[in-house]
Amino acid sequence: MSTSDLGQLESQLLKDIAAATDLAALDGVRVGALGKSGSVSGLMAQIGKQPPESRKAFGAAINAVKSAVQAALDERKASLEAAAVDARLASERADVTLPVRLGPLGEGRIHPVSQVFDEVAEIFADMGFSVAEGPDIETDDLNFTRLNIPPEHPARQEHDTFYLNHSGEGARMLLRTHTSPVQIRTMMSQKPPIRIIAPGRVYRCDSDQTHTPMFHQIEGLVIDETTHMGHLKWVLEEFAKAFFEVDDVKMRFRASHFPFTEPSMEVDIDAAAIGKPGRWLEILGSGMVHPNVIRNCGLDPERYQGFAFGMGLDRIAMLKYGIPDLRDMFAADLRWMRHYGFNALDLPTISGGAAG
Ligand code: 2NM
Repeated sequence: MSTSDLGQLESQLLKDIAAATDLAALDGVRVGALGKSGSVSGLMAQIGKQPPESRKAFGAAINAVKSAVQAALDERKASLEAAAVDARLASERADVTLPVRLGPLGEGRIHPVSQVFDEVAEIFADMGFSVAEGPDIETDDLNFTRLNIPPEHPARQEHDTFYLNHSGEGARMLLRTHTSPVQIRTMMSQKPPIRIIAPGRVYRCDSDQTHTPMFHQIEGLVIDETTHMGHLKWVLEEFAKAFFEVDDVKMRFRASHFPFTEPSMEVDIDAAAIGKPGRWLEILGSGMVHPNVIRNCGLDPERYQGFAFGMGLDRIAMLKYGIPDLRDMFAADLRWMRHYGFNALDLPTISGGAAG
């Protein structure tokens, strides 16, 4: 093989190396040239067959080709590898400034009752209240007797109580008709000052357009040594402003009667708070806790006094969010949930306004 043939082989191999567009193609060129039966390796085997006088020059020329090819292979390999890394970086680029993909969180909805509970809890937490809970199944004693509703009191009929089967032995069990037993349990087990709200399901045997046998209540209780009706008015006014997201709310306290409070007041707000001025809306019941209730819980009514209030969560959810029919709240209709439900990440906070 002449020197010019070698030169041709070298330039062909360098061209092939330059033309290789990926690492696999480049390795094909390498094997074809420098592999065991490659074109350059084949020439090496021929060194011994050369006449002695040209053997050295022939060997040197082949080695020069081999070195040039190897150097070109290394260089091309490095540049293809760098290009592969660049391509991967480009294709796997993550824009960390994009908004979070919600996935299932974006599909699901928070029920208006849950949303409104979270809003109310947030508002009262800001005023120093914590959340207390208790069982749905209660004793007659905690649901009625200790609340100053003795066995023959007419309120027991008004409450349309669901009683559980009674064997005659032990305490008579029922589904709680209000969350007040939670307040009773708290007063029986904690020393004042007490500041709690008690949310939860309650049950009354009543069913029509505006009543369901199960509904949700949220009640509140404050007990301390100097608590008075001014505190009650302030707390409820702050609550109404924060909940309805208005700077001012006109409120009306109407004398009422509950066995567990004295005096008792029903509280109305001017419907201007929900954009319908000129009407009063009843939103809750309240009063100063009856001394008998405080005594029934083992506290001294001469030392401790306080106020309590209760409202229907479902009712205030309907008022705030314009939900027309109470029964739809519990129908588990997904189209209704898509319309009236809330986004899971749209959390209510005080700093962002109660609705978040
Ligand atoms: C209401 C209205 C007025 C109330 C009273 C008590 C307790 F346990 F302290 F006596 N808890 N909740 C209360 C008072 C509830 O709901 C309309």
